[in-house]
Amino acid sequence: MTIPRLTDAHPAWLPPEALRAVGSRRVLVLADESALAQTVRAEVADACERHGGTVAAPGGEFDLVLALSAGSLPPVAEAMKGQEIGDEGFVLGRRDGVTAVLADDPAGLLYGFFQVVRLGEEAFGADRPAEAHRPALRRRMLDHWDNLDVHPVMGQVERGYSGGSIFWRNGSARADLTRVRAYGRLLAASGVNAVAINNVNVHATEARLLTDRLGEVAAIAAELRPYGIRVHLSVNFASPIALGGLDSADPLEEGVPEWWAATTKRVYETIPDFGGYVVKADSEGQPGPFAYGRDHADGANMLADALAPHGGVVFWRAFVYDHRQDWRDRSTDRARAAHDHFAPLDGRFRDNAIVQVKYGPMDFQTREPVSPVIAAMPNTRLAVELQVTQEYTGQQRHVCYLGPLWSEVLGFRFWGHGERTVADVATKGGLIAVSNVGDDPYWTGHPLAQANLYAFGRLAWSPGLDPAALLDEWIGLTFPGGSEVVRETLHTMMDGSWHTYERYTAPLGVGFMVRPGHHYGPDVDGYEYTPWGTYHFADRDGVGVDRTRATGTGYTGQYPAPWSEVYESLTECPDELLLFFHHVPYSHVLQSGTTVVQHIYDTHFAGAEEAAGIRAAWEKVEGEVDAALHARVRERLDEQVRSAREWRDQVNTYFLRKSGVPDEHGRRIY
Ligand code: GCV
Repeated sequence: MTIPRLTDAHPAWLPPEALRAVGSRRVLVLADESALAQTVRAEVADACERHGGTVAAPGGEFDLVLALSAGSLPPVAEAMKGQEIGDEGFVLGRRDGVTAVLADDPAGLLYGFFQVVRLGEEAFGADRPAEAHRPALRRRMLDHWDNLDVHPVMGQVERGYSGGSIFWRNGSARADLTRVRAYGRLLAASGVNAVAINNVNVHATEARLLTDRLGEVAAIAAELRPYGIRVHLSVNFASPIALGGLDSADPLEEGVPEWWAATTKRVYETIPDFGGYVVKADSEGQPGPFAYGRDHADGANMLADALAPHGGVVFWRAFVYDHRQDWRDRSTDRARAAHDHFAPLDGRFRDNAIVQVKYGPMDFQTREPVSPVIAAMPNTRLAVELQVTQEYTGQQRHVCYLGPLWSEVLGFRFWGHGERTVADVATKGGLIAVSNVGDDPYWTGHPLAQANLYAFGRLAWSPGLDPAALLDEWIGLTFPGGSEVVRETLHTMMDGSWHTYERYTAPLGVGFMVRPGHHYGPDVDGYEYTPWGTYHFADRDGVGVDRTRATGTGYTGQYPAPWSEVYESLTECPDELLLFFHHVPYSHVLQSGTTVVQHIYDTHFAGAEEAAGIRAAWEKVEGEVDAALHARVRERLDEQVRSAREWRDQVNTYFLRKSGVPDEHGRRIY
């Protein structure tokens, strides 16, 4: 096992300097010969070689010991025994000048190693009582929407803003997969343990990864395995027809489940630790069980049964809605769709069929209410899906740190105070996110978008972590030795950037207003008369979608109390979601005391100004951070300022023209 050293990519949160504290110590590793333990040994050896430390021999002196609990232990580690550790967990403590990490399994040892890296010198400072760290969620996964081929409009990675795929090139797996190994390392250091390596929209070429092109999947799995990352594959529901030569993919027809069972068996013969499948069915043109009059439990269970003998799982996406709607019809509501389709199926899914639910009912908007499906299926294993790639949040041209958004979602309580959060529900299935990584030298296009990837992994490990603290953690690792100015500037630029982005884009939770197709930049009516179900219904009198039970689509009724009442009520509905739930006159006064139309003007002026402030702040660190990185961020910030102004002017002008209500402050609107 060799540690990947990349010369053509930014080291992200693992620059050599971030390993100085560990690498300058005497480090003892007491572990078995498993692959993950070998990784820990190789990491320690590599860090020591770089920074002058030593790999200690048993019986010798050491400053840090990383040990598996089953073996014979030095006293400092022995004393930490007795704490419950569990899968992938570790105990970390320091006593009498020695730091110790104790784990029950090699994965825990690897995560413990990276915790020591995160702590840096602090890990070798004052004594610290032994503290157990365990992942709150067992499944912490990134979905890649990567294709093998380059699509003429979408590029290679669907909704990817960081260049081509790190896995695939020119229609097949890359010959040199060093970058994939380095990716696995970064992910392990943030807490992620699974990756799906192809797009959920499974096209003809990609479908074959399941069968005759499985060797390419195995090659990628081999690069990720040393860092404890399991590989998953997105599969096409119609594979029995396309790949198996059957004339049906009906889950209840003889021959179809058998085809899946045999195919899956072959997958496991090739990749014994294969994670399982991801399926987008009956959604945006992907085939599914509806074609045969079957439901989604029938479809998911068939795949679950094929995977069960091998310990695999199927992630079955709940993103199912009618994308051929008639905009004239105000009774059909896309927001209702996932709950309408899936809630009645609660209790029917196999134990290894995980229903994967987008955090909101629409589609990764800057602001949405939490999906009611998350509360509606207590007898199903649910995974919650986030989007790290910034499809609707600035496409990695805008700084938009999403930690605070995800933290709000994960901490949301459906059933009032003291009860279960979204994160608690997700413990059964997992936390999933669409990756923002590509073959760009900075991994994520916008260098500062790396923080989103990092924060996702950390929140998946521990959803209660403070996103502002995670931001500082990322800054500390990525810019080691950065001055106070660097740290403060980055923090100030990024911490509130989600709210800034929200201020200059679609107002009050109404969503979309983006350019159709590529989804970048403003186009207020871009989706207003399309079949996609993404409307704001602005007219001369008002704006917003009536989703109430009293007079609207009844969507509020999909929530349990108290939210069904809170969202139904015009006075109690939180301002930031008002237009998601209600159609109101422009003169409607928000809880904040401002009218809706004045709020639109105020936030758009403020948001664009804040974007300019973020741009100006970056000048303060010129000369203090790497010049090429500085230039890349500057170029993106220029675009953000331009785009924010465009958003401001288009949205304000649109609403001034529709409503005829002037801005109270007489600012320029066109
Ligand atoms: C992969 C949105 C995106 C699509 C994406 C889809 C999904 O509609 O625009 O590109 O498809 O979500 O999550 O399946």
